Amino acid sequence: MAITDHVDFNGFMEGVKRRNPYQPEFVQAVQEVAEDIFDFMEDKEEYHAQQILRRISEPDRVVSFRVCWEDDAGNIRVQRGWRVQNNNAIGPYKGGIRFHPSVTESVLKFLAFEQTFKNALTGLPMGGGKGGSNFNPKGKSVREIMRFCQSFMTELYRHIGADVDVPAGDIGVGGREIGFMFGQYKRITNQFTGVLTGKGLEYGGSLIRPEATGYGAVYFLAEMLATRDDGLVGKTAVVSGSGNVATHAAEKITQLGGKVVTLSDSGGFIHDPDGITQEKIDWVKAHKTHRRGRIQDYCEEFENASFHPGKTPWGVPCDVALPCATQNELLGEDARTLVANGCMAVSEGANMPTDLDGVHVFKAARLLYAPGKAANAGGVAVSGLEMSQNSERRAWKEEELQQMLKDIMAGIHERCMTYGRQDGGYCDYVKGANIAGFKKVADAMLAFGVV
Ligand code: NDP
Ligand code: 2IT
Repeated sequence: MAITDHVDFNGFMEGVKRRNPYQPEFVQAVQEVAEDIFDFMEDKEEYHAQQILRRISEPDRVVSFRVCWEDDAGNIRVQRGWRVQNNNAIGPYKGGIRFHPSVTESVLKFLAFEQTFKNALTGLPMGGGKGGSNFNPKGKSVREIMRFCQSFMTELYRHIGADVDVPAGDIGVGGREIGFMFGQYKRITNQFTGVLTGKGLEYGGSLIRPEATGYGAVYFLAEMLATRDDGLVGKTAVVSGSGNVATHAAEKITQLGGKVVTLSDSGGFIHDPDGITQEKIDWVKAHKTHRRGRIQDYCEEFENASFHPGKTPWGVPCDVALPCATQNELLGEDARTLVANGCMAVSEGANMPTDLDGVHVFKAARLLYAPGKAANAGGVAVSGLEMSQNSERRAWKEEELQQMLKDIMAGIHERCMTYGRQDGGYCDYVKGANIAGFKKVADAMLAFGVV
């Protein structure tokens, strides 16, 4: 009998667990996709015969390296760096870089795996990758961050390139860090190419890239609400996180007439029943990004707000929820609370913020639930547009890019509907996103034969 990956779903998952010990995040991400793909593949013998799912869940390459740097006190510090190149069937590897003490190979493998389907969903020619380090930028001086970025790039540069692998930002990596890394890449290679996205506007960056992930997640939410002839006007929104994605999601919700009542960071969440207005969002952006402050300080600035240490905001009653901080920040119990409180839609700005139990709760309750790989794809999509602009050596206007982002999010929504539409008008966006993303990558892999 031929070796196949389709004996059954449980057999497949046992293999994934066996081959990836101590990598729970990666196993979780594969399981969430495989749950839908097994159904889809049932009558598609070629995918089975060619072991496509088995091959997609094995990264093309995992590069792991040492990153040494010197802190301001003259101590030598040693960090671990990685680049996971998951799949380049439909374009160069593409995906962010994360600097956070919780970064492990498992976290980056899950992110690179998710990125593969997300990038396919955008309709742009980008494969999936992710990189990062367990470096903790908190409490570091700008010079320390610069030296770390330079050291990190001194190894990473060999593995990336405008047509090979194009990194960008993620948690702990914003415009400043991209600037330091781009500067070092250019210095080592003597080449000015579009090797990173999220660059400054002066040196090849794209307008609206910083806003794109958060705005895109809200556009996707608006698309979902529109299927029920509804919109954001008058809706109460609970948002987690207070970084790039969370603040821009909050901004767009506010612009579209909704009221955001929470934000959070790793210390806890703030609840502002008066609503987090644009002026307050601007304060949070300056406080968190430029001053590297804590979200709890919000309560000293704005009256009526309360801080809830060590807690996530999912118990605050709301119409819509946007988890925009990190993976597994919304657990099964939180999902049940949201449903019980009458929440009608969840749009994930973060990657895999909901655990598997929570995903099953949202699906069973038939909520409008958009997984990160669909809802937060606006960021990488505008990164793709930055790559195009770099290749053409030109810069598009803001209105053009705003429209392209909206169109891309509408296109992703449509692709999810194609494969996720169920009886009674309900759309299983998780299923739709998984199948649409998988099919594009899988069909390209079939064309290449066994490689
Ligand atoms: P930032 O570094 O700008 O902000 C991260 C936010 O999440 C901060 O508020 C941070 O709090 C909080 N956070 C991070 N880790 C934890 C944790 N372990 N527990 C609790 N809170 C935590 O990152 P981004 O906004 O860029 O990224 C947020 C999410 O969005 C991530 O899942 C990322 O992968 C995803 N994403 C980002 C994209 C982008 O373009 N930037 C694109 C698509 C997805 P604190 O300040 O206390 O650390
Ligand atoms: O998770 C993500 O999609 C990102 N961090 C953005 C990746 C990118 O290449 O812009």
